[in-house]
Amino acid sequence: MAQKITVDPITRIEGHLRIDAEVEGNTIKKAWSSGQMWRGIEVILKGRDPRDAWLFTQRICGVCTTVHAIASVRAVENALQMEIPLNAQYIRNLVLAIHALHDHIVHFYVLSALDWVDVVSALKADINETTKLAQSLSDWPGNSKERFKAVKDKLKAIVESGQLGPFANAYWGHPAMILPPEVNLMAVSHYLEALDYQRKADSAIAIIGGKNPHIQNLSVGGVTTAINPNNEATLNMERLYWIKQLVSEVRDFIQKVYLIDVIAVGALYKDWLKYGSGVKNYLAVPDMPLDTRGTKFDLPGGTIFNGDLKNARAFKNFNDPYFRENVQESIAHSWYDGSWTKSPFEEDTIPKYTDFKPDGKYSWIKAPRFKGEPMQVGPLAQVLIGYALGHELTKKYVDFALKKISKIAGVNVGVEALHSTPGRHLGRAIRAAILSDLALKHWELLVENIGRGDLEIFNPPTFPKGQQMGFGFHEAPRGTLSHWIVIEDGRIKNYQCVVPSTWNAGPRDGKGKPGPYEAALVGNPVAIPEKPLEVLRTVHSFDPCIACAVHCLDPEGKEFSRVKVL
Ligand code: NFE
Ligand code: MG
Repeated sequence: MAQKITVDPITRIEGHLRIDAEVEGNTIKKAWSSGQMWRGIEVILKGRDPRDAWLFTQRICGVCTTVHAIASVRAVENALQMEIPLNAQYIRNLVLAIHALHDHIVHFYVLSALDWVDVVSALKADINETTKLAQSLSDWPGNSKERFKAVKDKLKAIVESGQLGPFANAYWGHPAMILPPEVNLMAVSHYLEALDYQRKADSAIAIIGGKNPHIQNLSVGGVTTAINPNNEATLNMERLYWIKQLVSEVRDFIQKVYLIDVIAVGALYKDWLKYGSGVKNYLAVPDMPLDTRGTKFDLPGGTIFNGDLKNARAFKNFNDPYFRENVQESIAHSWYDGSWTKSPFEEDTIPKYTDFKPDGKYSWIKAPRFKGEPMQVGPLAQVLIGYALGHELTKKYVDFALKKISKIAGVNVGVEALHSTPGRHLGRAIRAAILSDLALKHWELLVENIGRGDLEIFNPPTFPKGQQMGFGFHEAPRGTLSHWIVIEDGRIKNYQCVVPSTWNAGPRDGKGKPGPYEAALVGNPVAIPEKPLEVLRTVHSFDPCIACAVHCLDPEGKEFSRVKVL
């Protein structure tokens, strides 16, 4: 007999997400993803000055703080067909790359590792064995006997005190947890180190952006980061080298610890490589522009349909009609007035709540579609598209990861294994490795350009009478983000954000096609319906952000997770 599980809210994410699953014979047969709160930033923007929009939209989220700022200025610049000085592109690129490094580290260790790593089991680890294992995987200096012993002692003290702190709520001892104690101890040690390295990335953003979270250095037309190598108050050589130092340390952590941990966990959980693929249409946009108009990029973007890597298609520039003409959103199952599917330029956002109706409306999140199809977005999408399009850095790290996984797992793991729940973690770690190299590359590009005597950072926008429409995209940590603006006589007439977590966490569309979370849960095992660890594994692998998805705010912030099994 089918059982219905409701997990509300899902924890270790941003925002309020409810997941319902129908389970039969310990397997998920159907699932529903529901965003539970709404704020309406898109509505607040109407009538305002387009130059202010980035400051409002950036407040959509406290996690991906930079991304709505960048997408917003790009949307206005696209509407006005503006060119951006090279320094401004490089500075934005540095910010977005370093922000993603921080975000990916936090996601793996803080928001999802404990779905796979049993912290309590680490207490049983043999220190010598842990050291041997960790050193066989990586030459990271933190993989020392002294450190592992210190971490084990610390963990023991935490557990004995009865105050588990960040480790208080998880399914310790769950039968789906299968890592040996030594791997668990190594992962706990890296979890604690990750806290330091994400902070280093954040510090670098604060130096460039003036403040973090929520950078202050953007402007429609460029950046406000004044550059003068000989001035103490501006971006000068001292600050640039400080940033380089921080980013280099973060790169080492990502390449020697994070990527390796994800490979090891993926290999040891190789049975999971068959779960969680769901929607195998992928969407990513190119980013890290190398020129003033956004026609050449260091990060690849495009589409893949039905997992067919051979026919991947690239987006060519910031103005590509292949993107502009194919994005739509459906509200057939969302709590808004109507049941249309429309281009973001034509949408409205009129809330109409009906309670949770599994066959009717059941979420505040809209359902974005590309050419009418649901698309999975996120690091995995970008990595698969880059791989399919022959992007060299992507190929280098994908091949490295698959080779190492195959060696540890003792079976041949190919690229098709990435269509899975662990594959999303691998995609994210691979993307982080790529971005850590690219951050340093764009640092060099910036310093070289300044060295040529170019100190330009801003081209002033002018707003003609009449109507202009524009879209700006950005490949954010959770995937493809786009902002869509209609300007009339210098004011915002319509503004829509189509956000990564909207693509992934959205509900069914008018044709009844489930969104990526819903599709990825189908077929997942559930060993104990009262403790649905497996649901968390697959949902967390997408890195949900519901504030982004429905541009919402949680006024209570304190409810504990509730699992209902009916
Ligand atoms: Ni709030 Fe964000 C956006 C999403 S990107 S986290 O846009 O989804 O990582
Ligand atoms: Mg929206």
